[in-house]
Amino acid sequence: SRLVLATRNANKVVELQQIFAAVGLDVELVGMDAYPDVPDVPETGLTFAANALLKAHAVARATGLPAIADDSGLCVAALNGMPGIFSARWAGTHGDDSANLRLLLAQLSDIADEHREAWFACAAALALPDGTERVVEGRFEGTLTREPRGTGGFGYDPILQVAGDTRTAAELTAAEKNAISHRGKAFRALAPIVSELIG
Ligand code: ITT
Repeated sequence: SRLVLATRNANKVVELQQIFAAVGLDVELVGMDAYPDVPDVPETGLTFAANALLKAHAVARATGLPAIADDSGLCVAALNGMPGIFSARWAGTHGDDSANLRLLLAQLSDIADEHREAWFACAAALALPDGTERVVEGRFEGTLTREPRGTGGFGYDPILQVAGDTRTAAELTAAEKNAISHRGKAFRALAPIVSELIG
């Protein structure tokens, strides 16, 4: 059966295809390119889960197909969990990853090494055209570096040093990142729910 990936972030599309392929989920994933007329839904929710559900419901309603959505971001302990749901637009322009990362590092310049804990969070939502919904979450923990390192991944990956590792998330292979990432955990938890509800 068909499942629409309700995201316009190409980096997420690649990771989600890899994550679902690795668990052998037997669905045909359709990207938003197939639905150019579906408008972006304003992300007005106050939590990752609320925003993931908003995106999944909007696309399920507009396409008449089951849809899955990801809402994710970087939460910094010293900033009480910010940028959080504002991660994609932290420096003002939605999706300007390098500006977002640079601003965040500048804001944290006075934070000592032992207080640089942070984690990525991901809410993975499934919505059916009849309004049925499910949402699960995953986290990926580490500490923030002072300079970006690595060329893999996307977004804030070059500044999150993985807990228990010397590498940043951008220095992992794609398979290594997916095995421990917030997105990997959330969508592996969602996979059996997808199988059960849309088989
Ligand atoms: P859609 O809403 O269309 O899915 P988006 O890019 O707007 O795409 P979000 O609102 O969920 O998605 O914002 C996610 C931001 O959080 C993204 O721009 C990155 O800066 C950051 N982020 C999420 N997952 C990440 C990851 O695995 N590695 C690094 N940064 C990540």
